[in-house]
Amino acid sequence: MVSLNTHTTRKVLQRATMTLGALSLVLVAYGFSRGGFESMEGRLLPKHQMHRSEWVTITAAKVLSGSTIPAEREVMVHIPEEITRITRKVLFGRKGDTVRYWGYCFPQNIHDSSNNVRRGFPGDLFLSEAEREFRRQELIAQRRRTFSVFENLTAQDLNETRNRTQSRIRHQVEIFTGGNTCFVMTEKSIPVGADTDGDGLNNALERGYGSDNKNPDTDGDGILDGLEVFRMGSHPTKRDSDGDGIIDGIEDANRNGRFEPGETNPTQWDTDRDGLCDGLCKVNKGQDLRGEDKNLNGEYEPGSGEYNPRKVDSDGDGVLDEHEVFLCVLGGGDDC
Ligand SMILES: [Ca+2]
Ligand SMILES: [Ca+2]
Ligand SMILES: [Ca+2]
Ligand SMILES: [Ca+2]
Repeated sequence: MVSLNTHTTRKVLQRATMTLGALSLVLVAYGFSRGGFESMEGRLLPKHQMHRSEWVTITAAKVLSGSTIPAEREVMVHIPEEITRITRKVLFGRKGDTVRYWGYCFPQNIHDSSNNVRRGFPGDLFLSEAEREFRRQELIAQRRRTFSVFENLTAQDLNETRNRTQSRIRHQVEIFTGGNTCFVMTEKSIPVGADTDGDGLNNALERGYGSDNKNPDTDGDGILDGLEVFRMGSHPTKRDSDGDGIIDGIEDANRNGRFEPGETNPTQWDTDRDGLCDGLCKVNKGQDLRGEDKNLNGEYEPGSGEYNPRKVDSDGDGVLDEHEVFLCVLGGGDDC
């Protein structure tokens, strides 16, 4: 992180931002004049919407605090100088698997982009996973059509067609760096933001989930915010996501955000589905506490009145745990 303490630093950054803004406009005009930009745009935007809407600019400050890229608009995103390195996936909130978006980043040195300028793009391209898949399917369909119309097409002809198409839309940018300006076009709105605490959840999403963007483990349960949201599906601000009394980071013992053999599931209060809750839960309208791992430490301690939350018949005597509890209650036991 660069500290912005001095007045001078701020002035310099302001000037840099203004210069970049002006440069973006020049580059965009350049992109239009080359024509390639328009044909790319046409692949995603419906005809009637092309050039109808005004450009949207997402400033570096907005990216820092977290913002949203609106759907089907021509959007400029300024990557803040404070970001030394951020992956495309984190920057755009990991929406690329389901949302088609694409764009390109203007190089800080315009001469570096000569290859792409020749192809009609003033920068390095990036395409979401969904967009790449869409284009792959389009290409397959296109090749099928080509086969049926020109049956005498040679394999070489086909390869040339394919290479031409692919070289135009090749995905190039996976890492974004501060100071870059990028054009983005998306079919659905997506979150965009820096990841200040490096937990994999960008600042726009942190705000959405109500988590702390300066604390990688907001609820202090041992599992990083990003892992809770994207991998485990648990709640980044709840230590005990499923309410079974055992905190998430004890259920997911190795804290890798995955429910694995030997662990209990942080998002399922009854992991072995025997009707008894993993830890301790209120039953009988809150009058009694029942469950399996009664001291909530993630371990099954035989002989201590506990049951194994990973097994329906903890002691293997043929009587299921839930029935043992039922018999215990019938017999008037006070710790069932
Ligand atoms: Ca974060
Ligand atoms: Ca956590
Ligand atoms: Ca739990
Ligand atoms: Ca159970």
